Amino acid sequence: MTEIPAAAGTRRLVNSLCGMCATHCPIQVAVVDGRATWLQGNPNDGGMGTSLCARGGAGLALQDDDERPQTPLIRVGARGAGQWRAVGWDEALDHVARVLKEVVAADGPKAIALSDRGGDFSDLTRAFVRALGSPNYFDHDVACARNAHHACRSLFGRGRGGFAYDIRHTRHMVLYGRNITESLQVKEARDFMAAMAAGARCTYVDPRVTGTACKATRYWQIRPHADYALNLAILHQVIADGLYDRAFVARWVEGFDALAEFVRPYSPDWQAAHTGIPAAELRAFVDEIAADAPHVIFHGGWNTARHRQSFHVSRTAYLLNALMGSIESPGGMLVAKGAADVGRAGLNSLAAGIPQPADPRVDGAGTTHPHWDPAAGILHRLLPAVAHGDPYRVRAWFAYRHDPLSALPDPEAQLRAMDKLRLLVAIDVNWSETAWQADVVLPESTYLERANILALKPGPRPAVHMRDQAVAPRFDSRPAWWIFAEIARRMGAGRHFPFDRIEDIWAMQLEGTGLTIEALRATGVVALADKPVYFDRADGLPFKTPSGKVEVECAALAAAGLPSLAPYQPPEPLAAGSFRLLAGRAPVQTHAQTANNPLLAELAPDNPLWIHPGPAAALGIADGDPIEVAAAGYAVRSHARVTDAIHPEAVFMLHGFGRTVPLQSRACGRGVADQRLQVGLLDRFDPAGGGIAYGEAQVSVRRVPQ
Ligand SMILES: Nc1nc2c(c(=O)[nH]1)N[C@H]1C(S)=C(S)[C@@H](COP(=O)(O)OP(=O)(O)OC[C@H]3O[C@@H](n4cnc5c(=O)[nH]c(N)nc54)[C@H](O)[C@@H]3O)O[C@H]1N2
Ligand SMILES: Nc1nc2c(c(=O)[nH]1)N[C@H]1C(S)=C(S)[C@@H](COP(=O)(O)OP(=O)(O)OC[C@H]3O[C@@H](n4cnc5c(=O)[nH]c(N)nc54)[C@H](O)[C@@H]3O)O[C@H]1N2
Ligand code: SF4
Ligand SMILES: [Mo]
Repeated sequence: MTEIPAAAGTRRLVNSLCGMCATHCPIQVAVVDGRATWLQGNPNDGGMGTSLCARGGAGLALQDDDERPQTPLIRVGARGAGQWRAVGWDEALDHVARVLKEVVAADGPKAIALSDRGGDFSDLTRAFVRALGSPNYFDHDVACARNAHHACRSLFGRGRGGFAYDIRHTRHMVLYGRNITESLQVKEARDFMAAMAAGARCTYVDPRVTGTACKATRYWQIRPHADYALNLAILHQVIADGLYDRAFVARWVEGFDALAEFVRPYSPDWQAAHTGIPAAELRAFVDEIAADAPHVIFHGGWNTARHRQSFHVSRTAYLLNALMGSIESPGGMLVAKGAADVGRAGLNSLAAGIPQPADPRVDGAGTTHPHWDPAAGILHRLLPAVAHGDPYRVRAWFAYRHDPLSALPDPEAQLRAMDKLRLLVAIDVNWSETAWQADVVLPESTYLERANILALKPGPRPAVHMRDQAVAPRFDSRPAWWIFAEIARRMGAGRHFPFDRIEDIWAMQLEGTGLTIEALRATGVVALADKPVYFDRADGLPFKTPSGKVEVECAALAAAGLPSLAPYQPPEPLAAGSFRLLAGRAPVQTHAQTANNPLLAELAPDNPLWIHPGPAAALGIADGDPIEVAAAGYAVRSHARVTDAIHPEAVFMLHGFGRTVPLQSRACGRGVADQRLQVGLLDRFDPAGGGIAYGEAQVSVRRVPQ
């Protein structure tokens, strides 16, 4: 890409953060005559260079896109009929506040919920929900990595954000469907490539051959959802051969003997029947990784996978890091440091100053479900509350930077529940599927048109990141901080948001930190330590479990009646003629949110169904043939991509397609939405991890006439 040529004006570079995915890479925006003309990585951050991924590069196309909501809208027709009244901000926000007050009068403030994309700026949304007096803040993560988060927390007392993988310096990384080069974060992908160039090994485990599989030194085409069997056998072999880090285990692992006893039956020969991985290959792998320890990573995963035992896939991966002594070793799994860990004052929090609401969370996280982290909740448990008042009624739902109808399974079932709401508000930069069904749509300014609250990114070298406004909004949109503050004011909670400008919020966040707005503006990113900080592995590892050690047996799980060491359960048998439906990300799309981006829609216009040549031949399906994919009463047309890059028991499609919003002319009706094929799975979840088991969808496939 080349920069849009500037006319005569002055070019300035604004340091900011990318908004094309939730990674929020540091960027620089060239602005000429008030117009953004060029985007690049912010080299001040180290490790990023000036690189962006394709999605980051397509930010200007989002900015220039007219097919996004341009003013606040109030629904006037039936839900989803696309009849709106364009209104000014005062009218929209007055309307929202009026209905919220009715909801609060009838059912109390706990009847308000908000779901968002979590992450760097969630202090704002947490503060908003708390200021209204509700405990029901949720992030999106039940459909992403909640199982991994809870697995990590159950062992170390800190969630997955409490660690960072030192990929750049690793000698061997084991990736279970972690498609680092395509489902990517720029810095991590660069670190991966650098490590591989420096001779690192990568064992990549996935029923599908991905770009990362092609870069790996070993690829195992595992049977779908069999990773727990693989990990149990790796643990077995590591312990049987005495290849674990004895000093680390003696100092830091509580319950090692129980673990050794538990994995005894799970031999390499046993796992072969479940995973399809030959026992001899597993043994060779174990010798290799033990030789590379402690500079090794077993990735706790994301898509690892979304089924009812995936908590234990992640838990055993994290346990393997402990056994290899990779925790806080260079090239291993490092503790992510916050400001206090490096002797600095952290950002002041908006939410922390607001009293905790007295009501319990609607999902029972932290109460009836003591092993679920109450900080971000279990979003799919909101649906029974909305639909049937179970355990109490929720009547108002804010979907901010979150599209539940794309991100949770079975949108039809969700819509049936949403229909019971008094108020569904979507705050988005695009026409999300949820915005189209909402009562009120509030357009947020895009990331180039607004500033956000400051973010502290923990890591070996924690840093404060600033998203600054580069250009003026093109339409009648507003930044989130303003929208939430204005609603809070109308609800009588304005004292918690005494801000008129983003600089007021930044000044509050920075007070006492020794950092200044000017210093952040100058570079975009300010690290809180000169170099990466390592804790003392002999005595200084900050596990937050009751014993201060890695706990094989987790008390919170026991309190919930769940085993810490669960026997292997093979996945549900495949119904005759069915396949397991796997889904994943396109390298040039972000979930469902960029499907209508003019540049990216051109690069990834469609999502054919990957199917193995064996079953395809049996079904009379040739490459490119029109097909029907069906699940539990729902059927949709697609076309086949016949390839042995997918396991014969599975089919695969990219997520994010099959959009239904008519105003998205480039995306509407193109491809297939995997979430629509996940019929009935909204209620199926891993009881330990809380994550939705939508990976368990089974579909049938048949050839149809052209
Ligand atoms: N380009 C791009 N990059 C992104 C994103 C994006 O939207 N677009 N999103 C970001 C986000 S939020 C996330 S969570 C990450 C996701 O990052 P990843 O989890 O690495 O990526 P996915 O594409 O979801 O899935 C990767 C693989 O999981 C495999 N898989 C499915 N079931 C199983 C199983 O049972 N076992 C194993 N071993 N593998 C299985 C699938 O075949 C697929 O190839 O990507 C991030 N990066
Ligand atoms: N069936 C199925 N379900 C899935 C997945 C799958 O592969 N298959 N993947 C899962 C994964 S890993 C994840 S992380 C989730 C992601 O699901 P979500 O969190 O819902 O997805 P995102 O694409 O991150 O964006 C959500 C919404 O935020 C909007 N948005 C983007 N930028 C901004 C902004 O600056 N301001 C505002 N206000 N809105 C913005 C987008 O337009 C979009 O509508 O989905 C999960 N659900
Ligand atoms: S990974 Fe790509 S889209 Fe995501 S923040 Fe970085 S540059 Fe932007
Ligand atoms: Mo995700």
